Amino acid sequence: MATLTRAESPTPAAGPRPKAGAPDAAAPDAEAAASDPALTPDDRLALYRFLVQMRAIEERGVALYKQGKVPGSFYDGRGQEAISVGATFALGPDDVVCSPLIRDLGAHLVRGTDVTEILRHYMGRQNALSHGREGNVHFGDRARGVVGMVSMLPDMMVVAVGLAMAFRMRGERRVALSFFGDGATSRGDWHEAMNWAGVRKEPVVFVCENNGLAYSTPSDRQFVVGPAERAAGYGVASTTVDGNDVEAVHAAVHAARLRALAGDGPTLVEARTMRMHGHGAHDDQRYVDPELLASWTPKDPLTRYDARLTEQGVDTAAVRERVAAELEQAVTVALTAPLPDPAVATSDVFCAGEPATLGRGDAPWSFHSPEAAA
Ligand SMILES: Cc1ncc(C[n+]2csc(CCOP(=O)(O)OP(=O)(O)O)c2C)c(N)n1
Ligand SMILES: [Mg+2]
Repeated sequence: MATLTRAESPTPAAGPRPKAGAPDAAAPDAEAAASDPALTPDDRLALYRFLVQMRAIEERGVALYKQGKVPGSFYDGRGQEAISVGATFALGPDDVVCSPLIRDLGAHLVRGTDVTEILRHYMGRQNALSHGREGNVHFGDRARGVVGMVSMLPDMMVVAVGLAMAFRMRGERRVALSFFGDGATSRGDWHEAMNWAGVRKEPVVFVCENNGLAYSTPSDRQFVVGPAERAAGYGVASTTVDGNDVEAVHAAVHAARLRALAGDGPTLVEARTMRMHGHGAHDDQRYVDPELLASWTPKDPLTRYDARLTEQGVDTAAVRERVAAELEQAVTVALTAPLPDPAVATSDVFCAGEPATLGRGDAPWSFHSPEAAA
């Protein structure tokens, strides 16, 4: 894991401009995986399981989309699973994710959102997450402290800063974590959120998934100075990690969270990665150099973690088999769910009365961290 760059440190010089579509002049080295000493064997098993689950659900989601069972489009995070899984796993029960975006299914899984519900939601069936009003990525789970996203980028970052501000003003020991892509950092709201968080030292963790692409626009057409370097300009600490290494992401977010809880303010964790599928299932990403994609294949976050855990004696095949069987069962159940009643299409669109307090849920995260459970 890279060391934390304190906000007080001198602004680092802008590094070399990344190549088109390559997030990474310094692409993560598949061999040099970080090891987070805070993790127990059970934590590692859980992390692996969440990675496998995310990939399996999304592979099935793409198939269901191609079968015409998922309305709209389907967005997945293939190649980026380690980021949402590793980051969310570092949170405590009272913390809030605001919000998982289109590559962040792992955040929902770590917080414990039910897989059958997710599949019903994908297919627009009756479900508790969206009541069949949305497809694929727009959903949250309030009881588990997961705020559903709106599409406008990066609006949820501003909301996350507001949440963090409320936590600080009420003296609550909680942090807000916000995911966003490299493309989102080119929008005005990003600068406003960064500035406010830096000035007020809000307890917020910003997780930037730098995959070098905003839809088809490569990084060098988006910005000259990278997101982590820009953070210093706002008084926000930053760190850059290998986004394909789940333990490295976990360690960085864990440190950022503790820093926020200590009153030392926000941190931006820039996780370098590669989007291995198109922007959505409708996009064959012919604009991405196949050689670039091929160069990222050996850095696949699942393959790498599988190899590490196998070396530690974990029966990874058993995990994969169990996940596949559970998914099969969930798909079968979800496919029998009815479509929503059109008569209720306009109910619950606006909040009536006071919204329920954002969860403390029952998510299976952070077993290792006694202070997280306190
Ligand atoms: C303000 C705004 N403009 C355009 C879009 C459409 N859009 C959704 S995701 C996306 C790409 C964003 O790129 P990035 O932030 O790097 O995320 P990535 O898809 O790479 O994960 C675009 C253009 C949007 N949702 N909001
Ligand atoms: Mg991107």
